[in-house]
Amino acid sequence: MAVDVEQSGGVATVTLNRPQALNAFNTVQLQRLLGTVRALREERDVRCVILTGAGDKAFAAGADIKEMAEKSEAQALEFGRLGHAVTAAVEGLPQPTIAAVNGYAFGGGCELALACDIRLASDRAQFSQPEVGLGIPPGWGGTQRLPRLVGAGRAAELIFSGRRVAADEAMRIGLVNAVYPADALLAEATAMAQRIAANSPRAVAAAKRALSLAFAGNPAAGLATEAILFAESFGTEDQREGMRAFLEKRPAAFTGV
Ligand code: DAK
Repeated sequence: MAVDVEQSGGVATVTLNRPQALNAFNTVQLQRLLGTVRALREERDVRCVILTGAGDKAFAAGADIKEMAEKSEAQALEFGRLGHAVTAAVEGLPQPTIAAVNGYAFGGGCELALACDIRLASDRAQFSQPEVGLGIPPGWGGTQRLPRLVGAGRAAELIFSGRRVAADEAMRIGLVNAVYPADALLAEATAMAQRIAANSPRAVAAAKRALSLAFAGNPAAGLATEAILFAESFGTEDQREGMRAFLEKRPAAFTGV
């Protein structure tokens, strides 16, 4: 049971590696993922993060039902907090995040993908919030993040029914950005991550911060923050480099300073 990290060319690929349980999250796995994500936050060389699942069947089949089955309310609260800490850490990373959904993304697995900035799916991917069939509501952010992507009515239908959404429907309803053949998914995700990594990390992080306010319920505050972040970027070397490179007709070499 592990969370593996590979780093290359400004891109970190985090692999949930517990394929014998379809990468389901038990407490140990969640703690490892939390530690990994918090460490990546401090890595200046990492400019984009990909999350994916080991094996060819699952991104993550959700929380570990075997571990959860006998939990008390107090233990469930603890477990729920840990899951929330993970999704909050992923969402709060300054680096953009791409979920490369290579199979089942069920329950907490779907919610982890929802906490990423971008979702790419293999043509074998399936999404579901099946919790109500287990006697629990979604608990790691699905009720808040799914409606933002697919709209309130669709989210309600998916959460109340627990039905599975295949990759082509996920694409149609805005749950994923693109669908690729299974054997091309990681290469496509890496190519997208490398394109992102070639841009100014300061500017990308500022854009991510401003984007995070788009659904905070206060458009005026979001626009005011965007204006401040825009102005602040003119105090960075990345802004000088990006604009000079354009004028000198050469590729920019960003340092994140
Ligand atoms: N937990 C534990 N083990 C799992 C698992 C899971 N979620 N999903 C699969 N496995 C295990 C299976 O038990 C099996 O193990 P063995 O029997 O071989 O030991 C192995 O993975 C392979 O699974 P299957 O044999 O079932 O494989 P199939 O291809 O036939 O079916 C499947 C794949 C994904 C359709 C099926 O495994 C399935 O339906 N799995 C359960 C999916 C699910 O219901 N996920 C949602 C879990 S609930 C909270 C906040 C959030 C949450 C909880 C609390 N709080 C605020 C307190 C989150 C909840 C969830 O995510």
